[in-house]
Amino acid sequence: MTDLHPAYDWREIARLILTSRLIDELEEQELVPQGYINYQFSARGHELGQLLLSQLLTRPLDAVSAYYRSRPLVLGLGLTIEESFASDMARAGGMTGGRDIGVVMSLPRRERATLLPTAADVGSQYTPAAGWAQAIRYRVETLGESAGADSMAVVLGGDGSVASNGFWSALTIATTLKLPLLFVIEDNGYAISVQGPAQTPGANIASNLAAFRNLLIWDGSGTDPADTAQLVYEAVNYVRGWRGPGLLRLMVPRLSGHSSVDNQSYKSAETKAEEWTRDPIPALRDYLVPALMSQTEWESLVDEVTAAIFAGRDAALAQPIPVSSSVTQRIFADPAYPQSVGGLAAAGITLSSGSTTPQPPEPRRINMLEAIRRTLDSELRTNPRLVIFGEDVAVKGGVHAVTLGLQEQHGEGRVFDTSLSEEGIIGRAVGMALAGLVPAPEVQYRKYADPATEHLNNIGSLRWRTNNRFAAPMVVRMAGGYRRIGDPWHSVTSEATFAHQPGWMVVVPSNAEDAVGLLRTGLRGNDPVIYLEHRAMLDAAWARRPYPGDEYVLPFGQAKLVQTGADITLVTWGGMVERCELAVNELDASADILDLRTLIPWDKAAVLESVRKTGKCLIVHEEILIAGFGAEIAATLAAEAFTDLDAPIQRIGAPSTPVPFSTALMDGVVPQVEQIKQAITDLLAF
Ligand SMILES: Cc1ncc(C[n+]2csc(CCOP(=O)(O)OP(=O)(O)O)c2C)c(N)n1
Repeated sequence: MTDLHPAYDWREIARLILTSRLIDELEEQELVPQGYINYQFSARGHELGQLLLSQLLTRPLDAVSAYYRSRPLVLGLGLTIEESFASDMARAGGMTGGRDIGVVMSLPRRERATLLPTAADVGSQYTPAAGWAQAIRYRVETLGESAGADSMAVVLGGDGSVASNGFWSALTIATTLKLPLLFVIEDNGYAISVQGPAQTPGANIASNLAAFRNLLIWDGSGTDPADTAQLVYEAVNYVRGWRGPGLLRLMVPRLSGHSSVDNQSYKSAETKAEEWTRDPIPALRDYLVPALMSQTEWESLVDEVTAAIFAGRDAALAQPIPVSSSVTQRIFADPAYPQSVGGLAAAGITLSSGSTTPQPPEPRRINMLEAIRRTLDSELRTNPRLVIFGEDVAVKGGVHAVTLGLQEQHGEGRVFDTSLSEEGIIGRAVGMALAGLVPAPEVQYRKYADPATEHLNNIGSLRWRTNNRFAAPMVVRMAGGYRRIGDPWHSVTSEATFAHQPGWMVVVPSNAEDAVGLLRTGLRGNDPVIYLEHRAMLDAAWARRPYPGDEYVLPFGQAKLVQTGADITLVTWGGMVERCELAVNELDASADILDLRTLIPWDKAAVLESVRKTGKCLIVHEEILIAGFGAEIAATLAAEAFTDLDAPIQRIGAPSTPVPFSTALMDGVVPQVEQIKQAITDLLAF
């Protein structure tokens, strides 16, 4: 008789493997054809390794970053049958309340690991897991939370996902920092229809990584109970011991189509028949019968699980359909409904809300660069969970010198350089925020946030798509805009891109005082914030202001009336505020100049009030005019202040042209003071 591996509760594994299998079968064979489920992902064939893994993830800070084929694991972490069906049926009681695909879910800790918010983009699961693993270390080593000492992160992915940027970025992070992160690759040989040799040469990522430093590798069956149990056990124990990251490759069959809309036309009958010979369920039955139970007991277990499946399906079917008016809720934080996981709010930590009144000003005016640095410094002192990282931010102090000296003062754990991967910087920030830290990553230039686009998108939707269970508040600082010289790479602003994505606050300070207040509001807040540092303003004389103090905060959505007048309203922000002021002063015009300071939210009330008074409006921004944020303001004014207008709303912005290198050419792209003066003159004469 076989000796069962002692690390597992095999009876529970038997129950859950049957549960997972029968859910899939009922969905594939009945609920999808009947139209109760519109999009289904089956995990048939993948169940065993996931369930074994789930049983070993019991430590307080354990977390898993998974993907759409991970439902067996989630059942192992505590997902109920009713929740599972309700999620696939997009019912109100599903894990996302109908907001996300049924298997694209998340689960706060239920005695086993936290399931981090899953996303459907293949590869995006990796770097958040690395961030969580780094945060475990931070919580234990820097915050002294010894209870987390043997916690770990696990990330699951398919054989196709090993070709993704996220996989390589996370591998670099985990191996360079020796993080407690286990990569589990469930190799079913297919990425939809594309086979393994197209993803990694020779189709075996484990053997290809054999020479990778600081990575221990296990490779074997994901369907043979004894072998899989031993592989999972060894891999988990190694990583849990904080000796470094590991990679476990499990060979599994994908017994169903990629999803319910895939008919597997690309697989031959022989291939499919071979895959069924590796079905883990008969293998598990043979492993457990008679070692743990008799054949009759196994059959009763099947009956018991079948009854539970039908009951769960009926309970899910009885659940209400979500109410459509609720769909716009939970994009941003609401103090009345804190998230369960992520940021300070979930950890029950409240920082002082600060003061909106600047302290008696110091006589010295500092530039925006120093203002941001002082704010980061004071917040690092106030909030032990704040971490600052990015390329060159540590010893060099950042390519703009904003973080100069901060590592020296606050240590390598809190201010650190990263590997050169913006996907890694922002993806890691997600995991850190979910683990209760406050990440403030720096992206050197706005343009270089491009490789992180996927994560930037997903962070914005994270609270909403997890139905407010999770949130990843952070402040992403990035520099952009023209300076003395420009070019297509370092001078991009492109703020409208962020304004267009749900879930981000977008902050565009024009001067040192506002830079302090807005940054502190972001760092003490509960939402993700894009904080755009304008390159020309970082050291501009015009932007220098006295430091307003270590408690100064500026609420988002409050425009600043830079100058008041009667005849025209100028609406602007960032690097264009100074130019608008110059234009108005050189003309000696009587104008309201409104510096929006934040685009999301933007101070609609202040703009409407001013335009109702002056009857004329000129919007000036540095970004390309077409679909720029000025268009949003103009459309709002046209809709809500039409009868107050004495002239057409005018906008100045860049032509649809990248910023060029030659200063002469650049002057043809970045709005000039003369251009602003001309537009004001024309409007006043209208
Ligand atoms: C970034 C991205 N590109 C493409 C897709 C479409 N897509 C969804 S699943 C998939 C195949 C993934 O295969 P693999 O990682 O091997 O996992 P498996 O589905 O086999 O478990 C593809 C191409 C996606 N979801 N995300």
